[in-house]
Amino acid sequence: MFFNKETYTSRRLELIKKTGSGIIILPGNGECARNFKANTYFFVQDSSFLYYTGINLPDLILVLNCETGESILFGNEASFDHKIWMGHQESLKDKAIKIGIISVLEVNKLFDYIKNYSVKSNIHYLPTYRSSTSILLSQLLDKSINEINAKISIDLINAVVSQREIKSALEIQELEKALDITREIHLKVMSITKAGKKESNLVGAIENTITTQGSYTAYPPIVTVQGQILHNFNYTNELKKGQLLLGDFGACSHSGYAGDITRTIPVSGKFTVKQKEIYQIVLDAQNKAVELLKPNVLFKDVHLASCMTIVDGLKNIGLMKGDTEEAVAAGAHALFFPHGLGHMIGLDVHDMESVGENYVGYDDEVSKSDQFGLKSLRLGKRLKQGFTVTIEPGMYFIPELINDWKSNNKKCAPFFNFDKIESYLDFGGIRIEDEYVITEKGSEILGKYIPKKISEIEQIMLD
Ligand SMILES: [Mn+2]
Repeated sequence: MFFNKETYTSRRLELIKKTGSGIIILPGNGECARNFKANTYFFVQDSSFLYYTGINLPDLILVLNCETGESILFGNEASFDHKIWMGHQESLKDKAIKIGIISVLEVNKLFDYIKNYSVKSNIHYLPTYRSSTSILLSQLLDKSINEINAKISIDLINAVVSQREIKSALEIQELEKALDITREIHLKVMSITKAGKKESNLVGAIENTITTQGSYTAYPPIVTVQGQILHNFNYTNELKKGQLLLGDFGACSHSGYAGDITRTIPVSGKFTVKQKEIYQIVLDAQNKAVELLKPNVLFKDVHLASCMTIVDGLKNIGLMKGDTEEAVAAGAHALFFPHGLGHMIGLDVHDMESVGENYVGYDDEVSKSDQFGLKSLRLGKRLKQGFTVTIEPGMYFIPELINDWKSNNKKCAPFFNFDKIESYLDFGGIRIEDEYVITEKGSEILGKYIPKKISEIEQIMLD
């Protein structure tokens, strides 16, 4: 547990109140086998379970009874054998007391507990993302996996999202702890990047620094000289002078809050003129977005404003033409900026994405567009004080996409100067990402500043 008893108790009581009636089942995660049962992947707890309990151990299930107001933790105490192999551990009962739960029952008692509950239609659970959880719910509720998937509780999803999307001061502190480590690894990469190294050398330095701090990565790092490949988890390239290195990586705080920062730096330590021009447009798009952040603004509008900055910038250097607003309305900017401006961040790097993007980033007022580019925007709804979000515009030259649009996208064709664009086919990609909290009147950057201006990056790399 990471916060005090009162924090977890009041979170659970609020969830009970918001859900209203019935029984809530929140299964934690189990260990996940790599290639045989005893050889497991690094354990990551389900983040909703973690939010309401703070217990980072496998094979536990939290049940909240909305009728009685009771919280029950189902889990088995460590066996004698387990203690021999794993060493002495605090009992589950003692752990539970620290988070305000006095009822701890063995897992097999959960089956009786559910069987004895008469109103089966009023059992709430979240969408699952691991087959082991689906199987547990299927057995528990005596329903097929398909039925389990069809009967997820929208009331519970909405209740959980409404709590977790507003970050408390304590949570902001945790996000900033994650950013302290994340800042350190970005500064490290800036200081050791040079031609002749491999991407894997940098990933090694990142992992080393994070592990030394007793932490772990929030997601697989993207460290690549091929930034135009959006999710490139391949670290085999050698860094060459003249290339850009895109680094999108972050560490978790010890309590599990994620850090997510992206920087793009020149391998040689100095940007070329062409790189500076594109870089500055991306930075302008980020600044534009940050200027607009405040409660009640639609994040979709913030996204579109940053898209306009990108189109204006590209018009200035002759890659695009025509009316900026019309270009963005047609989705033309997505040739260079095919992803969304940002997402919520918290215990998950894409916070709460496991309950479904449409319940987290959208609502009755704003639904997701199916236009290329906008369909990848994870957050569109109105911002509230206490939201924590990433702002991560990017610009990429993806040869396959450019070639495809040149012959197939008649609607957007009038906005492009393809002759000029084709001289950028080997450019790669740039993304700049920081995290912000929405405050009463605007926003504040989370964590200590990580250099991102052209002159600042060049200065660090030359030192
Ligand atoms: Mn991100």
